Parts: sequence; structure tokens; C-alpha cells
Amino acid sequence: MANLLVTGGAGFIGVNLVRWWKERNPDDALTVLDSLTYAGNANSLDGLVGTEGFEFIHGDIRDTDMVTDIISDKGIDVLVHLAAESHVDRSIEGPDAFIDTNVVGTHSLLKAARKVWFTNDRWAPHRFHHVSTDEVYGSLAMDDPAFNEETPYAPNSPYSASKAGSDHLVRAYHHTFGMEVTTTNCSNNYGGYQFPEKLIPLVLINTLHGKPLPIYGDGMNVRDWLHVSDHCRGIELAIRKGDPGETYCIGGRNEAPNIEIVKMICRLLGERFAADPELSSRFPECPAASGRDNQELITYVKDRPGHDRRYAIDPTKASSELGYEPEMTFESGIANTIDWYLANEPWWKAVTDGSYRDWIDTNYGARQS
Ligand code: NAD
Ligand code: TDX
Repeated sequence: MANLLVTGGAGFIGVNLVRWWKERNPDDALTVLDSLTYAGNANSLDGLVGTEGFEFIHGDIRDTDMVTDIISDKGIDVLVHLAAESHVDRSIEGPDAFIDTNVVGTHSLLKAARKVWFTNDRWAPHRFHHVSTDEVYGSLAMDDPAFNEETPYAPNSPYSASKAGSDHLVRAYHHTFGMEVTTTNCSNNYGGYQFPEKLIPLVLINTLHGKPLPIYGDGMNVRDWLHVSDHCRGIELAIRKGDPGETYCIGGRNEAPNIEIVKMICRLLGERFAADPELSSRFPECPAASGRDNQELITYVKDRPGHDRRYAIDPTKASSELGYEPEMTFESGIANTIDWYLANEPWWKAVTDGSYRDWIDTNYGARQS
């Protein structure tokens, strides 16, 4: 039986991971540590909070003493680190929070974990798993081979630079101190519980409300889309089978230009409206509700500064060493995601209309960044 601490467990991937883990490993104890920034959502943990072997702690990873106490008091032996500032556009608007959380915060966790796990010149059994991104490798030309674990780091945004910094710290704690770490660098995730600032949920929700679908630049930037359930499988495999000190690239084998993704969502939502008349009464502003093409909402806008052209992951090492393979195609993954957003309107409505923030203020006190 393992005793896990999941940082950022109220965010998009964290929530999916704790649900994934609990379903497959019901005897393991899970503690989520999350400071509930704008991106964290305690409602996403409904059904878990209050159950045996699960605890949610509202706190900041930069509070090293508090993290030390949690690891020590709860006998944590596996720390899965997902807490981060994660949105590239926000890192361009205001990089400081990214350095504070992603670099300083990661170091705070490493210090706390080392303090508890390394005593009397010996390491207790442990694993520190760090969740990172393919963005640390920079941008690919269309005919470049995909990123792999040997690709040199070349981060281009304050977000990816801060993630690169955190990756290096994790690596250094292994190399210098002997901490047993693993890191996964993955491509763009999508699926349920994703905050609607990211491309796919933004496009889904804007289409339902008949709002413009902003396409940065020419829409030909390529991402390698990874359904969050496949990412969770990759993380679990890296923790269970990965060698300490190793990194593993986790991808979806699903490269596509943004404009194709957006057009596909428009088409699939159109098909849902044609098949289910109730959707037209729920979302009357959606073009499909009045028989129009959702693509009329596509709006080309000014490009993101420093916008990386292409990301793609070669997951050969994860496949051969961990037995990792993505199970979702983009078609099955996006169908699953559309179903989730249509079935969970109260979740995203609370996030988009601000009522969730009011709930946080009432239940957890002062407003966070
Ligand atoms: P997210 O923004 O949805 O969630 C981040 C979570 O971290 C939130 O719940 C937030 O409240 C919490 N958090 C932020 N600062 C904190 C702090 N100082 N202390 C405690 N908690 C804090 O992010 P996500 O999309 O779920 O990403 C999770 C991890 O995966 C991140 O490390 C991100 O860099 C990485 N990643 C994400 C993607 C993606 O496509 N979403 C792809 C590759 C890697
Ligand atoms: O409104 C938009 N219009 C648009 O064209 C938004 C929000 C995005 N885009 C483009 C920019 C990117 O090329 O779509 C692509 C995807 O954008 P994001 O969803 O913002 O993701 P990205 O910048 O690729 O980064 C994501 O994947 C890697 C996550 O946010 C990171 O946390 C992760 O590390």
C-alpha cells in the first residue's frame, strides 16, 4: 500500500489522476495539496472528499515547513508533483507567478521531501515524480523528428522556462543527493475538468454560446494531443516501473494543426445538435441551434508572442521500457470530452460565471492569484 501526496490535485490533470489512481488502487491513501488558484477547483474532487483514504489540504507548495509536516505526519512515500502555473498566455502577461510556483515551489517540495526521507545518512523508501511538459524542448520545424528524452532543452516562453528550471532542480536532487526521482514530459492534454482558458474547452464552450473562436496567427501551429486518461496511465507506469533519475516522454501520437482541431469540434458539436433537439433549447446561441455552421464563429486574431510552431512527442522509450501506449485516438478522445462538457454544464458554468470564486472565498478565505 502506498501513501501518495499529489500536489495540484484540484487542477485539471491532478483531479483526473487522483480519480484514476483511486479507482485502480483503492487501498492506497491519497492526500491532495492544492492552494486553489484560479485554476484549482475543489468541486472537481466531489465524491472523493470525505471518503476513506482521501484527504484534501488547502495549502501552498512554497510553505516548506507545512509540506515537511505533511510528508512526515502522513508517512508519504510517493510524491506526485503537478502543482504549477500552467497557462502560456498568462506567463507572457505576468511571468513572476510562474517563477514563484514552478521554480521556487518545486524546490520547496524537494527540500521538504529530502528532509523527511533522508535521515541518519539513509534514504527511506520513496519516489518523487515530477510532471512536466514537452514545451521545455522548444519548437519543431514541420519536418523535424519528434522530441524525445535526448532533445536539448530550449524553452521559449516564461512558462516553459520555469518548467525547465523545475526539471533541472529535480534532476539535480537525484544526481547530487540520491533522491529517487522520475519525470514525465508530456504533450498537450485534453479531457474533462480542464479550465476553459485552454484551447479545447475554450472552443467547446464558446461554440455553445455563439462566441468567437479566437485562432492565433494562421492556425497552423501543431500540437500532439494527449487524452488525460492516457497521461494518467503514463504517470502511473513511470512511478511503478520507471528507473530513478530517468525521464519519459508521454505523447498521444495525435499531431494536428489548431485550425483542424477547431473545425473538428465545430463539426462534431453540429452533429450532436442535429441528433439531440434538446441541445438547441439548452444552447440557443450556438449557430447549430438554428441550423447554421458552427465554423462561422472562427475568428483569426493576433498571434501569441513567441508562439511555438510545433510540438510532437516520440514516446518510444516509455513504450519499450514502461509498456506505455496511448489508448485514445483523437476521435475517441474528443467525443469523450464533448460528452463530458455537455454532461457537466454546472461545473464549467460555475467557473466561467465567477460563482465558483465566490464559493472559494466563502469556504477557503482570502482570494488567491
Ligand atoms: P492546472 O493549471 O489546471 O492546475 C494546476 C493546479 O496547481 C491548480 O489546482 C492550482 O490551484 C495548483 N497550484 C498552483 N500553484 C500552487 C501552489 N503554489 N501551491 C499549491 N497548488 C498550486 O494545470 P494542469 O493542466 O492540470 O497541469 C498540471 C501539471 O501538468 C503542471 O505541472 C503542468 O505544467 C503540467 N502539464 C500540463 C499539460 C497540459 O496540457 N495541461 C501538458 C504538459 C504538462
Ligand atoms: O484562444 C486560443 N487560440 C489559439 O489559437 C488559445 C487559448 C490557444 N490557441 C492556440 C495556441 C496553441 O498553439 O492553441 C494551441 C494550444 O494552446 P493552449 O491550450 O494555450 O496550450 P499550449 O500553449 O500549447 O500549452 C499547453 O500544453 C502544454 C498547456 O497549457 C501547458 O500547460 C502544457 O505544458
